[in-house]
Amino acid sequence: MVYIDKMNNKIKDLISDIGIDRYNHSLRVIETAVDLGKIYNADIKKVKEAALYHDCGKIGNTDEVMKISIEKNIKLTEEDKKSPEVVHTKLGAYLAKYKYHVTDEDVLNAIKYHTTGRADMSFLEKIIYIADYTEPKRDFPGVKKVREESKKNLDKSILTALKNTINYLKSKNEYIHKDTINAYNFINENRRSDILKENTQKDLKTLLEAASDKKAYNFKLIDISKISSIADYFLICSAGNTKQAEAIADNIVEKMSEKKIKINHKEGYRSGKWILLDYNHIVVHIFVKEERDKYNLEKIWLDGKDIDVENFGIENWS
Ligand code: DGI
Ligand code: FE
Ligand code: FE
Repeated sequence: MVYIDKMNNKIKDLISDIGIDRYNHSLRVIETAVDLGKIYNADIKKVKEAALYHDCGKIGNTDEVMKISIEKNIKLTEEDKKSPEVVHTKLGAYLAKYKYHVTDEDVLNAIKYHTTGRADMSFLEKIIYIADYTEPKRDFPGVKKVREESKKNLDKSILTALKNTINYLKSKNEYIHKDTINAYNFINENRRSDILKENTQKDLKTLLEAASDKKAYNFKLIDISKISSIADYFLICSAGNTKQAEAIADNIVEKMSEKKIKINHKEGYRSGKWILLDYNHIVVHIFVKEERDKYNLEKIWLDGKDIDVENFGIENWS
């Protein structure tokens, strides 16, 4: 019972600090954050704690928050001083620690960065950021899209939310906190490389299917991205004879160009017994069998990572 009393006192303190409306907002953030936490397998106890206290620093209006923060000697950066709306996050992290006895650093950081985000946010920070942005009573422009995205791709939803916030702040001629900019740049950069990776996987599938359709066999797919700057992948395959090698090459070029992917260059060696198709990120080698044995190209790339083409739904026979 002592525990419940203590808990009630903390809740009473929180309500008297932030008011019943903001407390109810925090409950909705808990609800949203827990839903997301379940989707992405987060630590639900931490999620609840961070969501409950995320706005505990919002005691009064921005001037009051600023005044109390200065009184409590909370370190405010020049950036914070130029973005008074953000200061409740710093006061919040302080009160969470010293008044509500939150000890977990990750929870304290989720509170501290819930408004701006920052570069390289932790998983918990991301969940609290997006739950605060999308709780059911939020109805600003664009929130629906972010809400839907958040259930499928957390980073993508944060990027959209950050974009919206930056545009909103610009339209009001407000200062954009460096943490907001850093959060945006960091996630944007990561997303860009994720998209490139996804596209490469799609291209590999197109190539493999086109080759397989024309009876290419004995595929060897090697990820060389870590060991060479020539390309990300080498795809080697065999053909029955030169005519077949040519048919495989033609079909690859055709299917790739249907997907609007242009070839960088094509070369034929040893009167068509070895055809090379260079797509920059992927280089394809089509060999007539004897030629493949002779050059044994795969040996050169031994330290690359072998990828099973069956992952792409291709049956590989040798
Ligand atoms: O505390 P909440 O109302 O639940 O929401 P919040 O913590 O996300 O705060 C939103 C406010 O913070 C809103 O008025 C926009 C403002 N804000 C968000 N990012 C920045 C910012 N203000 C400035 N000046 N700079 C920012 O980067
Ligand atoms: Fe807030
Ligand atoms: Fe909030």
